[in-house]
Amino acid sequence: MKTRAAVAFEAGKPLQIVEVDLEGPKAGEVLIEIKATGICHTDDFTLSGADPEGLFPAILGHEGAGVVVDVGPGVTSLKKGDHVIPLYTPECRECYSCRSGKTNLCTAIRATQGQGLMPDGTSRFSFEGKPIFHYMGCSTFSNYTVLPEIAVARIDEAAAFDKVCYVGCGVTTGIGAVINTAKVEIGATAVVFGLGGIGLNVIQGLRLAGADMIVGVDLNNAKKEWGERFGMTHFVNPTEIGEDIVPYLVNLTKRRGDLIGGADYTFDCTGNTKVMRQALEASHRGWGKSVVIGVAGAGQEISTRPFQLVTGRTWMGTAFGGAKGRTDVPKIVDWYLDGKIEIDPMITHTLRLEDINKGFEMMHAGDSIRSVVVY
Ligand code: NAD
Ligand code: AHE
Ligand code: ZN
Repeated sequence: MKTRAAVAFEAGKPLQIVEVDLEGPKAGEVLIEIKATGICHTDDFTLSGADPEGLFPAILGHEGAGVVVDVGPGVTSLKKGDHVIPLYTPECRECYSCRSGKTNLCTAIRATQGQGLMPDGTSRFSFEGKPIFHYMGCSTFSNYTVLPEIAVARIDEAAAFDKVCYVGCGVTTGIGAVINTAKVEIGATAVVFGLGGIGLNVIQGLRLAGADMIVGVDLNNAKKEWGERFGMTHFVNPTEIGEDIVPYLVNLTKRRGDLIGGADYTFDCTGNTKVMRQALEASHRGWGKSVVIGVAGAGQEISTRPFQLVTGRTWMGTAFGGAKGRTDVPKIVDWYLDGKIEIDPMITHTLRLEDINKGFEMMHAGDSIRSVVVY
């Protein structure tokens, strides 16, 4: 079939809207009509050329929602008409990693996914007779896409596509980092670095978990109001405090009777390796946990004095908020439908596919939290 898609033909160049060819689903695969897709900072990161796994030409996008329109042979868990969210972290429930129960990082199709291909080693997309790579197994910047059934979560039909597409990455990553990865407890203190589409969801996750003190750190003062909207209790702009950010935060998070200070939990949502170090060092001696969420460019490394870890801080990371997609994504959609979490206010812009490059421009300018493309 033919489908409209925004294609990344080259790194660093705007996406081009063209009609591409799409082969139907093979065994174990489903064809999905994407109704809406968010634009995540990671799409921008890959388009920039900084992703070591970035391949071109590709159809980017990994934060979608839509409807199953066809199923391949052997598909048992999905049927035509199901409302779904594509998963860049599948959940096969059979591989060694899934069976371990210790991780959400299913390994069933990770190798081919990283090569921009379907599990059989081929692409379903082509343009003018030449293959186009899939992206993160999802390619939601295409109106129609094909995914393996293990990488698809079925959701409640009452959920609006142009809102719950955000659960496909940002919402789940932020809230999951708090609940699944850090396992934040009632009364905790926390610092969140970077109040964008991910950081604000970390903040609402912290509110949900019952954290007492939620400090937001951002270079952009416009983010203060945004953070407060979702539960942030204190805002810090590192350029305005007149001292080093780490001692400032350690002091700010000091509880009565504590001689040391430091937050119980810190989160990097910037992708900046210097900020990752600040986040670790602003966590409490003896028990602080610091979670890396941001994705850093090819070749970048993190560093700290080993003594920071010797003295009891834990440096950890999370992909997709530690969420097991087919199990957890439908639950998060239900939380949204039940009013436990908010999504609508964070979707600041809704665009047509033709205007998708404007979404990237607004992200660069810091003018949007989430832009969503509707088909
Ligand atoms: P975003 O652009 O919406 O937000 C980033 C925020 O960080 C902005 O508000 C910016 O002003 C702030 N910032 C930048 N430099 C800073 C600094 N030095 N100190 C403090 N604040 C600073 O991006 P996003 O969509 O929220 O994504 C954030 C990061 O998370 C990206 O690196 C993205 O690739 C990554 N990400 C990771 C996962 C995962 O599974 N681990 C999932 C989604 C996104
Ligand atoms: N391909 C890059 C890393 C990109 C990355 O870290 N991706 C995250 C999701 S970001 C979503 O917005 C992820 O899930 N990683 C786990 C995985 O298996 O890809 C690189 O550095 O090679
Ligand atoms: Zn993402």
